[in-house]
Amino acid sequence: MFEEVLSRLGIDATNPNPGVFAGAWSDSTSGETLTSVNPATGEPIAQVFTASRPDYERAIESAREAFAAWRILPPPQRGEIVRQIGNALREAKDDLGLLVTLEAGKIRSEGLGEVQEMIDMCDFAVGLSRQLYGLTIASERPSHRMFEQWQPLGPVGCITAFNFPVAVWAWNAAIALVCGNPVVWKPSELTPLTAIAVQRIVNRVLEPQGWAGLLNLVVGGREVGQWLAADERLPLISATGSTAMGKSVATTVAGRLGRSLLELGGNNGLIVTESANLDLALRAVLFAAVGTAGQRCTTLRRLIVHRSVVDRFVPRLVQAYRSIQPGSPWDDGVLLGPLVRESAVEQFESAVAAAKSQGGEVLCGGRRIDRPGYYVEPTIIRMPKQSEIVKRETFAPILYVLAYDSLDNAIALHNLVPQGLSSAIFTDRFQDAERFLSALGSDCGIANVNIGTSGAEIGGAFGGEKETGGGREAGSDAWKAYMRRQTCTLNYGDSLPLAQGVRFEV
Ligand code: UN1
Repeated sequence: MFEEVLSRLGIDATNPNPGVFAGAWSDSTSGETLTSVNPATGEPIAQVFTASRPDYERAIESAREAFAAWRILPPPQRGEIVRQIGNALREAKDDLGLLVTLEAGKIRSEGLGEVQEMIDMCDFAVGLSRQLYGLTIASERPSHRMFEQWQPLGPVGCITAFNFPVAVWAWNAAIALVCGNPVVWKPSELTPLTAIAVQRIVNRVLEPQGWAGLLNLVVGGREVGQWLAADERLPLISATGSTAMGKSVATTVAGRLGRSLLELGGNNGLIVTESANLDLALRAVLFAAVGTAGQRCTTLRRLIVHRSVVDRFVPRLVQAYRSIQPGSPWDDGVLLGPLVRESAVEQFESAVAAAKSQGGEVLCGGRRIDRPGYYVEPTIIRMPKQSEIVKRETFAPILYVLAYDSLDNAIALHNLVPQGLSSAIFTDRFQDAERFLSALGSDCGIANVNIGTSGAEIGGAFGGEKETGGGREAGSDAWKAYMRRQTCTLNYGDSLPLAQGVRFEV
């Protein structure tokens, strides 16, 4: 079954696959390969050649060449190409979703959801291509018109993580394209095959129309990410991943006064107040904490429960956790698949040990599962306080539970972590909901009421504050990060009045 899916997507399971797609050229001269592994079994799926520096140069040049022509194409015509890409993704949805399951270990419906997110992004970008609005501003000078317009920025470097191996690329690529920018993509080394499959799909749309250079791919490790960050030919670097990676990218990009768009770690909290609908909260917590095996930036990691309900709510949650059997992400009914690699299991184990040593009581889970692949038990740990380990993001299904007495105290606990991505409150009191959403409330980029922390729609701007990096991607006006704002003033009169009443006449 895997073999058929792979071959339909143009992936060779027996010989190394080209890992560089620069315009119509695809190959690699590095001679070095990396191996993509199935997290559900630990077995290799296929090999991919990584980019050498000359390969990388080729990709950048191809993006620059494409930019010269693409930037003058009217945005709605760019949107038309993105529409075709969206349709090609629709056709490939089942296969691509399966490949996400195979390579990233996501359960089937989440693999498909990821591809749906790409399709949604294309649809959004098509509409956006007719809505790159600028403001008209009242000029203080007579017979003057002042307005702003948005120009393409140039080739965009896009670094993505394993956990959303293709959707996050689509957030960037679909918007970058309608804004007039080609893209050079470095996917995670853990998920190169989904990237290659996507590249083959988009090339089928782009190549016949002479636009192959718009979307380029460079598979490689850290070094390739550093090339992108340091490259002055890329005015914008969009990077998704760990806070450590983001700090390194941001520092390099800032060193050349480039722009960076960062979507980094989260350590998301959910407050359950005494008035909360506990049935609803239970379902939300399960999806947010256990979904994607705890490997979303938006995964729920901290559950902050009012002391009067904690002993009612948490035992129900533990019971629900016990009913979740980790299993192959391919099998129907499985909600919890594997972690991505052995190192992720080790981080899980060391976080559980640290939590115990910091006073935590493991209420369920806490162990790795003895089977091939990288499986762990969904884990709940009751913590006496928000200790060091709770403040750290561990990319695994570990949920720390804390009790609180007053809402102010809950919000303070909630905000007292270095990250600021997603947040939620469950309450039936509108005063509590509004307080959480007020300036005294959540300090995150995403704040939800009676909805879990994960699973955001693409229509909103996605991203967070503090160590999450401050970037906003996908919907709303996130497109502005991909464009150059130009303020224009036009004089249609016969005199030359100066602003601020300044006189300068000879
Ligand atoms: C991520 O984990 O990097 O809100 C992105 C969500 C998804 C995106 C997560 N739409 O959970």
